[in-house]
Amino acid sequence: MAQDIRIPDIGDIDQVEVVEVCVAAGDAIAAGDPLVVIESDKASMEVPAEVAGTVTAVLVQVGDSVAEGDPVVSVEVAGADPSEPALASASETITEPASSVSADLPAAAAEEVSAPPVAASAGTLEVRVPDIGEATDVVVIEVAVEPGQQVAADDLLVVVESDKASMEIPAGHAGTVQEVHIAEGAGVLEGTLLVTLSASAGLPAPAPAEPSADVAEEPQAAAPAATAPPASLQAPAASAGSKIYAGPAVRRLARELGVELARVSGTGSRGRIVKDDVKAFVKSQLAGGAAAATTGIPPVPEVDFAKFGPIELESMSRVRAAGATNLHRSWLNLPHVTQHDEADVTELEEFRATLKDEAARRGVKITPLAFIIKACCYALKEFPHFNASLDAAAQNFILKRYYHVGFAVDTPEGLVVPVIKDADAKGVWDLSEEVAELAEKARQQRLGLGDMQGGTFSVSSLGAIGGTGFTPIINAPEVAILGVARLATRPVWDGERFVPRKLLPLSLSYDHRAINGAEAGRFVSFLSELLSDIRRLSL
Ligand code: CAO
Repeated sequence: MAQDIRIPDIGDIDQVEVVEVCVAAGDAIAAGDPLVVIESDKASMEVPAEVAGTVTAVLVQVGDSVAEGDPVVSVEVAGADPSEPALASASETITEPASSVSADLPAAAAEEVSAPPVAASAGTLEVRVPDIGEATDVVVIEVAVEPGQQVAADDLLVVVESDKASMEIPAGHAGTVQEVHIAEGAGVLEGTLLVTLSASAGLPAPAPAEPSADVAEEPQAAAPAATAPPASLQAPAASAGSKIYAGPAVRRLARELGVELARVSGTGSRGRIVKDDVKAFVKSQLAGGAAAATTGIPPVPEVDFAKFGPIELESMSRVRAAGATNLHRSWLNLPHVTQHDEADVTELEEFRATLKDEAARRGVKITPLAFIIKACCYALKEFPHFNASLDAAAQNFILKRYYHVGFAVDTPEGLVVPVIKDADAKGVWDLSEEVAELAEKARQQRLGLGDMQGGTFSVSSLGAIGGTGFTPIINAPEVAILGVARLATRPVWDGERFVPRKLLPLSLSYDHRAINGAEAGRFVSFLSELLSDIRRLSL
């Protein structure tokens, strides 16, 4: 039998916002499971399932404005007997929330109420648990201050939580914390003394027999603090600093997992921390811990950048994230060394210029890259250790008798490395065509797995972009990669005078386990000579 679960009694508040949807269609739920979290400017509250069953539809989304009685989730009730009369009409299905923000004070606690903070003695203020409605089993889940700490009127002192709602209790008045009377985990009641402050200025009047009268007599300076709301329930500003913006379920999850919420970045509306943020944080910590465990590298500490200025969270594309993992793995596993050199490509560039018309006729763009790939194939044949991988124990070379050259392509989604198969067997025209085709495919995200597999050596060309040299990261399990920066015309001494020459910067990163420095120097010199005298490319 289907049943709609609706927004329950939310006291005097007309409209609240849905800030978290905890279920999706198809989810099996138990009675009491949170379905959505709603929030006003004063309170956040979970709307629980009153029945067990399966969610058939979620009728609201994050950001929706809802009122008491609005349906939020449709549920197919588990084990419902179809012969039973319908459980309840829609409005009758509203359950009382475990805590109602408008509920009256329990009579026994009424005399102890002392919010906003009241003067206990000259210069001293007592901050107590304010009106917590009908909530029972309220515990302190966070103590945000310690003795000696200076606080402003709206600084958070303590967060208390019932099983369904959480409440932040601010100082209410600027001052210095004298004493903290409760610890995290302590059960509290309305009126429980939390913190004693020594007020810095504009102290409210001593403890009132008739609070409203005393407030009225306050000097002007104290009025804002004295009339400020006693507590802000999950104030929605994702403000920097000590305020943590998260609902009870999220706080509970964080406590269960031992996560300090202050270290978690919220991705929910207005920076609210949702359950997925806590889970993502745990995953990142585990990944960091695993890396630290295997490499002994201490993880980079997480910083709450919001403390220093506005921030924005942007998720990484799948391609970029995968690339980041590969680069990191390679950097950590392979001892990298980079050998720099310059090739005099003056004649190559002159020759390339003569091909412009033919290139236009063929509809192909001919850039230095095709010549570089061609030259690399020659060098790889001359120096087989560069066209190899190491076996797992790094005791043997796996020499490859095929020459598949990958080249890095910069795409909006991230870096990808398509591979030109049997590049050694291809001429400069074919290589140019294939570079253009694969680069286009990469930018349109149409590369298949096969297009990116089997590489034996890679080239990363930043020549069109700029730079005089860089340190490319080896595309493991390959053992070397050639970085190419921007060619420039420079004066070169020919023995008698300076002559203008076009010089192409080459940066070869190699795995120092597989290749020693002398070999790398010879490889790059060989490559440089080939590019300087392209007639040798036809030999
Ligand atoms: N010096 C000076 N100019 C160069 C050059 C160099 N080394 N290499 C290329 N150029 C010129 C080209 O000749 C072309 O100019 P013309 O049209 O006047 O001939 C212009 O720069 C643009 O070239 P291109 O980028 O279209 O073509 P390409 O063959 O040089 O490169 C590709 C293709 C796919 C490699 C490139 O577009 C690209 O994505 N590069 C970025 C690679 C990258 O991000 N590497 C870093 C990875 S991290 O290690």
